[in-house]
Amino acid sequence: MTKIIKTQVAIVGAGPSGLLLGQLLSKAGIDNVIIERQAQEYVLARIRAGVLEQGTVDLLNEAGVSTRLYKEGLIHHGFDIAFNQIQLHIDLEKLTNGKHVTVYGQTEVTKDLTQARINANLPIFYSAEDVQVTDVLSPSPKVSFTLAGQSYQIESDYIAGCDGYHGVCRASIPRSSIQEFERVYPFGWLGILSDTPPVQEELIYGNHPDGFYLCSMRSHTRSRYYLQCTLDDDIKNWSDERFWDNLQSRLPLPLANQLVRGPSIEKSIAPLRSFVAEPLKYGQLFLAGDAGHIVPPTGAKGLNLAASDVFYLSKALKAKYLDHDTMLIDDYSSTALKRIWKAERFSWWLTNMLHHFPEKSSFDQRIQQAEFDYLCSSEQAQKALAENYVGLPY
Ligand code: RFL
Ligand code: PHB
Repeated sequence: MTKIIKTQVAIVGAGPSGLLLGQLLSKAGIDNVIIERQAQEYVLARIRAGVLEQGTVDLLNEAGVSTRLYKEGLIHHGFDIAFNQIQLHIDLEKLTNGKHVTVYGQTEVTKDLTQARINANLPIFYSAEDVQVTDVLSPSPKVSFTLAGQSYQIESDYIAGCDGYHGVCRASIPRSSIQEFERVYPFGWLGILSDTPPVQEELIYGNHPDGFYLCSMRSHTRSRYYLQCTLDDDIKNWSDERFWDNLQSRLPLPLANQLVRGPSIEKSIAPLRSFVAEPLKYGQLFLAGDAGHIVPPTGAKGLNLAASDVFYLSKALKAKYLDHDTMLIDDYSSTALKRIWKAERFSWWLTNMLHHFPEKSSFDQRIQQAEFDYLCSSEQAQKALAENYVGLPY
């Protein structure tokens, strides 16, 4: 016998978008159920983004999950861009009239949101198998799944597709009703996490003839480093020693000498992609976060865009349930897409400036160098970079 559960909003996916949406809706008294394909331990162990815009921090605060974030998050007032031996400091504070970003891992954001949901005893189904989304053009769309041999059907008013790039929600929209825009880059990022002090206090994004690198962190004692790698590369090819040797050889000299090596505690390869689906609403189904768009991680925008989608979607659902006003629901897709495309542009631009493109000509390399030289010489150009990096307004 299928168990039927009724709710107002069924949320597919317990990543940051699904959990944050659930938390904000519950705070407003809107009933919701989360369905997640993976086990809880798996979701909580994923290592991903690390830089939060102020808008994301404010939203997490509104959701009531900011205690640890305020205590442990590192405020960063700037970062560096390095081209070979030249290091340009981007003073975010000065260039944006006092704005900054917060370094706090997505893993911690997910932990805080999950804990809040469990503490409030709100429904969340982990390890759901064969998740399917149906009847989205009817007033009562459904999410069905099986769990430990039991079949379930969630009957709702709306479904929020927060199930990431490989999820089931976007895939359930007929091809004729959705348009997809995509750019795949001819490289990936190899990332490692290590319990070693970061090479410097602020992040460094670097362009080197051997490829891009990024020096980031999770705390004063935990570093996160990335190297550009080929798409067909395998982490088995990358011993810790090979990783450290490569990173050291790409860093500007004074920093290379300061690099502290140590055993990796996580190592993974991620492909780089730009992707947008339009529209982000089909009948009673909404797409939010990676389910609707992907950016290459160069601009640190993936998680922050997921948060801004959730901002627009939670406002729209609150207006519908609390004020009986559906205008924001009708406008969700176009409102969210405006900000998404600007973040797509920024992430694409920074990716182009900082990576080694194997197929590009010597002309393209000179243009890349000119882009960096222009940035070094123009405060206006630095302002545009800083404005985008701290996050465009909602
Ligand atoms: P998520 O985090 O992918 O969460 C989606 C959740 O949905 C579940 N799911 C399903 N649940 C039920 N039924 C199904 N059929 C389902 N299919 C999938 C998944 O198990 C998962 O729990 O999407 P969300 O919430 O929109 O959050 C977006 C962010 O995670 C993402 O934008 C960023 O992490 C992107 N990203 C990075 N962004 C940065 O800004 N900096 C980074 O360093 C960075 N590194 C990364 C990343 C994304 C990666 N991916 C997607 C593989 C590194 C990786 C490896
Ligand atoms: C990270 O710390 O994982 C990180 C930071 C900045 C980025 C991407 C990833 O642009």
